Amino acid sequence: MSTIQLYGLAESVYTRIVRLALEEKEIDYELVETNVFGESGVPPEHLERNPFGRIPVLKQEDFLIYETQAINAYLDEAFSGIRLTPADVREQARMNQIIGILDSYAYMSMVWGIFVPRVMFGDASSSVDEAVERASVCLQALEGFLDGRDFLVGDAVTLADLHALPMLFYLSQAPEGQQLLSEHASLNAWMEQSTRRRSFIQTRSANG
Ligand SMILES: N[C@@H](CCC(=O)N[C@@H](CS)C(=O)NCC(=O)O)C(=O)O
Repeated sequence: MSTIQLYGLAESVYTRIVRLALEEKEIDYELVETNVFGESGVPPEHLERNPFGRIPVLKQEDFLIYETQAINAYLDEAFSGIRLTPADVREQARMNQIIGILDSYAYMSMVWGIFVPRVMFGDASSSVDEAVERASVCLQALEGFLDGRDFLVGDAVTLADLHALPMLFYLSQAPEGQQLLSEHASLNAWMEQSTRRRSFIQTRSANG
């Protein structure tokens, strides 16, 4: 049995962010399906793991941790394999800045504001203008950080790329997302090469 359990859902953006790190670092783990979106709400046993009722939560023996950025930082420090944090302190700061932007501004607008109504609910008519405006600011910022390079920070994959990919992938499934991405050439190229990574392919779900 694997020593690591990840409580989450394959379709969940944040679960996938952690799974990408686990796959990149080639860490063995078990995904324990935990549905926090069901009609009966968050399962009580999951509230004991995370009082905020969110997924994912990572468990390694007696060590339990939630909050995706903290989980991935732990995995990167505690396990060998590919380094997902730059050595340079300014690049580390940039990586953390990008993760902050994604958590604070991108997730809600791209996923809940655009992907969920348009793709999950198949609602082609309701207005998503406000979310598009917010998502557009995020894409502009990310495009600036990429600046024509292959990765958001430095010259190798970091936790910033892994944090961005599941959100931007869901965004790209909606027509408005496609349109927005087509206006950002570096991000478009980044998406193309990132979605070809083994870690991305290994973590596919029913939603792509
Ligand atoms: N700040 C949390 C956010 C995690 C999060 O929002 N996860 C979503 C799934 S992608 C969730 O659990 N949503 C349930 C809800 O909103 O009630 C983290 O970084 O892990």
